[in-house]
Amino acid sequence: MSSLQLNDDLSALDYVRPEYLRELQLARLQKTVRHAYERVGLFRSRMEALKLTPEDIRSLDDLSRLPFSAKVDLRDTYPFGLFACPKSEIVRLHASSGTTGKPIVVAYNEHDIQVWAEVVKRNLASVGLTRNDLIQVSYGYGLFTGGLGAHYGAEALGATVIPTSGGNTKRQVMLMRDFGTTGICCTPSYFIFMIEQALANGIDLRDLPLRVGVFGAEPWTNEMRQRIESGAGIKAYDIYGLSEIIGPGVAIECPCQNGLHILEDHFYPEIINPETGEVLPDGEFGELVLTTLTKEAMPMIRYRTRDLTRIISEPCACGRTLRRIARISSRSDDMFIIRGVNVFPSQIESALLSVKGTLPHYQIVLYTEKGMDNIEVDVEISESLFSDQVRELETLHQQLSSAIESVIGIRIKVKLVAPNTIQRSEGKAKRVLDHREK
Ligand code: DLL
Repeated sequence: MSSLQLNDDLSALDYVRPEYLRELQLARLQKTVRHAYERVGLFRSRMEALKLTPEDIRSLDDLSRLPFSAKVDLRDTYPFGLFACPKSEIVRLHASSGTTGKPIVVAYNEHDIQVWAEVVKRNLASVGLTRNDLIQVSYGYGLFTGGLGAHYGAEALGATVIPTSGGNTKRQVMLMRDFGTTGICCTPSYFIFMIEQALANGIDLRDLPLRVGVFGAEPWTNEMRQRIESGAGIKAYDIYGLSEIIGPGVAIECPCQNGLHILEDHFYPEIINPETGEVLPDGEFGELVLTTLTKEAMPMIRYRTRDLTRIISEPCACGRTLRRIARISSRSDDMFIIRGVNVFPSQIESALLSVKGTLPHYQIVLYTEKGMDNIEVDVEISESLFSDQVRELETLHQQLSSAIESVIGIRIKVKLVAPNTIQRSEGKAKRVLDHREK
């Protein structure tokens, strides 16, 4: 147990001894595999094809013998094919639209809803929120897991919940000021929009009691964090999760802001080489694969998230013993190849925001030129710079092109655009416009 003082809101499991945790994980894994094998046709047939039974899982290492699952499995069995309990036991459905075709549907029974509230509660406690906080939930409420997930967690913490959902930003800011909101949960891109809307209405968020932001559901960089923290006078923390596994609540940063602690007693992480499926040791970069250890209505075994990161197993200064994942820099399907070079949107974001004078509003446009994929980055710059001398603009343009080149290795087209030209987001931002000829 850590020497840190545990207050009522922190779970002892955040500080559990690794040997005990591994034992707990194995017992839970065995139970989950048996449950999925007995109740879900797809898991059973895949295990049978490999001549495996639940009894073959004798250690955590045996997990790597089990087959992967992926988003396509949820699509192929749409809507209810992966449910592992009778419909009468299911108390909630959520869905995620994804990029193409039909949504994927996820289910919770009463126990799962309790687990979800508990993990999000632990997440919020991890960033210093307590029952004395007023937490505004500005993730969308609805089929998206963000709103209700944060809501139940904040309520379990005993905080005062302000369920504003996304949208109606001017009103959000008014309520934030009038109620004295101290914690906010929303996407980082939406919060950037709130800062801007507040200023347009004469409100500086730095003057309000707001002190903590819990931002996730989309990739964002440390440069974006700096813009948020200085623009609003708060601490901005990264929260990670996905519908297929539970929603928000899978992992969160702690006050050290150096990796996200995975709630390993509920979600077992592996990192694999996305091309070969080989399991990689802690510290190596690859695709995150998650196995639920306590979900009943829809257990997921070795779910390929497509999110790219690495596991950090070194001890964290906060005292939590749960391993961390590095910030999710990108999804494997977000990558594009320009002139033979692999480019991730997050690389462009950090380069753009490292240059003074840019606003945190940008868009990446992909297009086809002479039969080749090409890229243009549009970035807003401040009003004062925009109306400045041509020479100043040229200097900024130069700086931006060089900043991007130093990160991705090639020179690409950068366009400086006036403030308010790029569409604002109230949920997950759409950073990439793909106009390529297919
Ligand atoms: O976005 C759940 C969530 C809600 C997480 C609120 C955090 C806060 P989905 O809509 O199913 O679920 O999208 C999941 O979003 O696989 C990642 O690619 C991405 N994502 C989620 N959190 C982060 C993050 C919710 N902190 C997909 N950093 C995931 C980077 C994230 N990407």
